[in-house]
Amino acid sequence: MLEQLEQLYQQALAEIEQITDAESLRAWEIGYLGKKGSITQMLRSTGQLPPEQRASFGKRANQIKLDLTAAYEAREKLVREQALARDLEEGQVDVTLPGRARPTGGLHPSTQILRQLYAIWAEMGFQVYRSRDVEDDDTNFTLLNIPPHHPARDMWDTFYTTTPGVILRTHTSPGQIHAMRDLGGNGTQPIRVILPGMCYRYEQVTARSEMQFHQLEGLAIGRSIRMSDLKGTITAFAHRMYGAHAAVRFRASYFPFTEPSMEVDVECFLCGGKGCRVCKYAGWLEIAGAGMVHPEVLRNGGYDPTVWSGFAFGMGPERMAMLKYRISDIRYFWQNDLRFLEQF
Ligand code: FA5
Repeated sequence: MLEQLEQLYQQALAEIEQITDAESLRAWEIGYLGKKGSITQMLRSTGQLPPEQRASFGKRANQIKLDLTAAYEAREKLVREQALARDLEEGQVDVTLPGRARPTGGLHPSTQILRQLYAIWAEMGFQVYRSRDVEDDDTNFTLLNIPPHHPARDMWDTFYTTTPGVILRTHTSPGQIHAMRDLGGNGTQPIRVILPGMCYRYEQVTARSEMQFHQLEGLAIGRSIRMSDLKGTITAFAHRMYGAHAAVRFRASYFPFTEPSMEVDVECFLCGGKGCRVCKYAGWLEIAGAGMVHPEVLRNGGYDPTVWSGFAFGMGPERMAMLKYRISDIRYFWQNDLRFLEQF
């Protein structure tokens, strides 16, 4: 029996040497060391031996069992390591390959230019005041000194709704009335705000004019605001926006809600004033309409025009973005063509 045991032992050692996978290893363990395994069986049959052989046989059999258990554990470790190495090899990541690009969204050019404007005006002490897109005729026109049938209404082609007197705002200027009434404390408080928002005009759509576009209105009300404050503020803005040496010029113009009124030009930053296609060889680009708030408008906002005065301006962010990024046609802005939008 001892001979048989030694043979089994050698056989078990030889077999385990060949094993390279966990499944065969498990089968090996069950076959030799399991409850019904051959070594276990041998140990159990020690009792059948003549008494004088039992002790030495039992000792040897136990030793063999320990040896085989150790061989099993060593092999198990090896098999596990080999499996891991194989897994790593198969699922290996080549870090030198280019990654898969993730599509990311971007900010619309109008949003970008608006944010730039907010930052500049914030630096100069102007807070954002949001006004409504859907207006009443009174606030969009009459309270801005444009009574019904006034010929100046022709300056703004209007989208009317089916509700009489309710329109889409044609400019951000009605926000002046809301801001004065809302923030003015019945004509007792100074105001310094910008009013950004979408405007709508029933206009012929061309390369320069859309039916919907943003405006950024500015309004400052105080006890002794003068034309020089308007000019200084606009010039400071232009220097921040277009560079410290950008020249600014003011041209007389007409808006019913400002007196005097003017248009603001900045020296063409593409040609430095020499004249190019973009500035139509004038050397100047128009950036805003502006003026001193009309006494009638101050009154409609709750202020006494003999004590209070103010200035206002209105600029067109899309036109500014067109100049900045040299966009040739305003219609690109709302067409949602990714080939256009992805450029910003
Ligand atoms: C106005 O709408 C006045 N409310 C501006 C103003 C405010 C004057 C406060 C005085 C005091 P105007 O119609 O010029 O003015 O428009 C102002 C700006 O809006 C223009 O310079 C232009 O940049 C932009 N704009 C006007 N119409 C369009 C359009 N159809 N498409 C794109 N931008 C436009």
